[in-house]
Amino acid sequence: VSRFLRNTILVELFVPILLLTVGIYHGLMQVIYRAGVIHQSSVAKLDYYQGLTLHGVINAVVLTTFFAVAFGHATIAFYLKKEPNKRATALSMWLMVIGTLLAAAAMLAGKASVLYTFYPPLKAHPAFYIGTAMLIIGSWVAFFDWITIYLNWKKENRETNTPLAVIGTLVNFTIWFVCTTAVAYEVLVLLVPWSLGLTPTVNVPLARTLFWFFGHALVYFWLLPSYIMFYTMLPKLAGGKLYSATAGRIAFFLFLLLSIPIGVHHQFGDPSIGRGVKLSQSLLTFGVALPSFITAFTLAASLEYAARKRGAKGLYSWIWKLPFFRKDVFLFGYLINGLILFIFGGLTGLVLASYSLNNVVHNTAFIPGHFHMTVAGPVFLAILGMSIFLLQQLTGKKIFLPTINTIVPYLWTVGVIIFSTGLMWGGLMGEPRRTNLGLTYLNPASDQYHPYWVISSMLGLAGGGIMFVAGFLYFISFFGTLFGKRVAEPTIDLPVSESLHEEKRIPIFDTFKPWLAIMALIIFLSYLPAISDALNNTGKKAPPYLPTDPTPVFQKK
Ligand code: HAS
Ligand code: HEM
Repeated sequence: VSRFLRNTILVELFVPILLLTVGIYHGLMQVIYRAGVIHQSSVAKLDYYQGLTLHGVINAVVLTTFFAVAFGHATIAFYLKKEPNKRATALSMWLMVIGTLLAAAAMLAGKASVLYTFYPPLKAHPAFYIGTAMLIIGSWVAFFDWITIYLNWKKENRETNTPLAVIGTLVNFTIWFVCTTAVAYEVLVLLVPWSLGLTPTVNVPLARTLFWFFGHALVYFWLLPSYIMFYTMLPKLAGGKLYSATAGRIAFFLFLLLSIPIGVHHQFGDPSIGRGVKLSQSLLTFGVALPSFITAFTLAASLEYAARKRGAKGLYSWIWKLPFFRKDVFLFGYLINGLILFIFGGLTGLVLASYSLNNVVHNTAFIPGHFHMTVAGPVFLAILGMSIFLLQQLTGKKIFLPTINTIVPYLWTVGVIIFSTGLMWGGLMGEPRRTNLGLTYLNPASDQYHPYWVISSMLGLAGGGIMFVAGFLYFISFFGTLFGKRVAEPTIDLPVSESLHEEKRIPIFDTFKPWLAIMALIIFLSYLPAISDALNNTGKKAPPYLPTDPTPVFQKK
């Protein structure tokens, strides 16, 4: 690859990982506040909600978007052997970097404590919305360029199966493009004019419905780069082959169909949306688990094949033949730990998808318990592993402290399991999310003190502390590698899993048009009634809250 592309990818890995130090710091602070260790609304002049916004936006929006673009560049260049357009690539990078700086400045100045979901009635400084929009548009620019590269490649290779990693990347960015159009409308038409004071008010249910049109598809935009690594790299790293590449294609196309028309499962408690829409989107949510089940079985079969090739015997004992702690295939450790966490992350997602069970835990700590086993599980670990893997290749440097780098994912996983157990247990007992418990419920001096949540929030603190240590060790290894000495020629050489069975080209799994048409139809049918409900039922005003107190203000009087 060219020096230009190498440097672009390096910037796109470096910027978010540097910011991640702030994101991880605030993770630790949140468990400290929430366990009632401190009874303050702010530390070092950053208050709880400002920190929570920095945490969610940096970890879940900035890091993931930058990584998806950087990894997309690497994948397209490696598999299609074509370089991207220089101008488009540079424009995309600068839009993303400047947009991120704008949004970060607004958050650090305390003018955008609107959480990573940023929908009204919370209001931010326009710089936050404009910065976020620039980040998104920057990622589109890279995608548009890949489409051109792909179409040119396809013209020259009509009968060749498009590589699975390229299918995955294009599916992922198509989902991203479609879902971000809704949030672009929300931001540019509803929020920016309102934040500038040009419009006096805003339709809250509509803004929220548009946000969740984007918001759940967003989680699959986070997930699919990891799935690309699971299918195309993990079997090779384990020493085997991919059990079925066709299964991978089917999974990616199912994500294309089902990632978007399910956003209403975040609004089961929203009185403006009707029951029919909630029921149908709840059923579609069970549907979107299907590609993940396909993935679970395909990967388990691939791993078993790899272990048996290494001479493993026994019904389950083959697992121990996998290369868990081999420093030369450290990426295996990052990926397998992510998968282990995802078993629990996925199952808790299915609990949430049920309209009735969701009522029990909505807005409780159960929700962050669920999503730290998904976005802070397979997604985050794959990002960390692949970032240091690419860093090493693109700079030609040796991994700094390789043993530490190998144990980081294990330590992180132990931390997440303890942390999420604490949060979900607390959630089942009603412990709220997005609440600084240290000020009220876990403050013995407050009349709202609630002793039931002491042990669960302490578990959250213990697990969160371990996650923090793992994150810290990763930073040492990452920045140590970056500033180390060059020992080899820079390159991009991704591990490639062969398919176990000879796979013929099946045209329907190597084309986008019919899938895009079905996607449009399902989205239209499921979102037309949702948007119409949001437009017609704007509902009553929500009760006012103070950020320091979880009880509505009028109940206090
Ligand atoms: Fe979720 C809320 C339902 C997946 C992230 N989710 C959230 C939020 C986030 C999030 C961030 O229906 C909170 C948003 C907020 O701030 O309010 N989620 C689901 C369902 C799935 C799901 C059904 N979520 C994800 C993924 C995420 C993510 C992926 C991030 C990347 N989620 C919900 C619902 C809510 C929700 C409700 C709203 C809750 C509320 O009330 O507010 C499914 O896609 C999950 C399917 C996954 C599986 C697991 C397959 C297992 C695999 C591992 C196999 C392991 C192997 C290893 C092979 C069925 C693939 C073997 C090991 C050896 C050693 C051999
Ligand atoms: C929220 C802790 C890492 C994504 C939270 C909350 C806690 C927490 C306690 C809930 C706060 C509340 O609801 O009041 C931690 C710790 C981490 C960590 C201790 C590691 C040291 C991560 C990572 C990601 C992530 C790596 C994503 C890649 C999120 C998101 C939220 C969140 C999206 C929701 C923010 C919101 O409600 O607006 N985190 N976290 N976290 N975390 Fe983490």
